[in-house]
Amino acid sequence: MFTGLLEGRLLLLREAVPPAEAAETFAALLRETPWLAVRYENAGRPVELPRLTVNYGERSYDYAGLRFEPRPWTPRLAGLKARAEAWAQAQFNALIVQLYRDGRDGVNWHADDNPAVGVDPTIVSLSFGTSRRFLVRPRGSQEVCLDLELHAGDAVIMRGDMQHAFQHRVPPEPAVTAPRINLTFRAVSGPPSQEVVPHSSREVRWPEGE
Ligand SMILES: O=C(O)CCC(=O)C(=O)O
Repeated sequence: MFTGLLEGRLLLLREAVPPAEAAETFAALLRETPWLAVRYENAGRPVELPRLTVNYGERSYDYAGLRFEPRPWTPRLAGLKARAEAWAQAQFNALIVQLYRDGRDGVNWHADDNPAVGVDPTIVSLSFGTSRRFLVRPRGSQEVCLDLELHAGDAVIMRGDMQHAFQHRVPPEPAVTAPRINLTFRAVSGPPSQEVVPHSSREVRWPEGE
């Protein structure tokens, strides 16, 4: 049963993927995913995203002007997409898989408001691996209004005007030493963003040397 939060803009389903399957999925995704370390320049300074990331599906979700060629669905990811579509009663054509290698990795305050996902996008986020915090604040405010601990197998659905009214973040947690994988399913329909930031991203193995 989904719990509705933020007046129904965010739905939380604990253990949407049951624990044994969530552990197996995490191990398989760690092994199978061709991780990308994303590097670009911002105001002349080199930046590397504090997480590894890969796009799958028919379309890629371009953020911050970074454009990627999506990889085709794997059977495992297509299976998870079908479940995400059933939970959200929506169709998805784009997936970003992100690896937070440890508590130094995270994602800063942002909203998924790229016009290519439409006005009130429905987004399904699935977590595997170690638990991490997921914070939400109203747009224009510094006050956190929701502080969730997301565990392996948990699903979050964001919908309605969530991306206009709120921002979200996965903060660094220096005490966390274990990895987490997050999947976000989106429906991308608009033309690709015109703003294109060149990047010099490279495929990496993680853990290094394995
Ligand atoms: O890792 C998460 O739980 C959130 C990911 C996220 O914010 C995003 O993909 O936009």
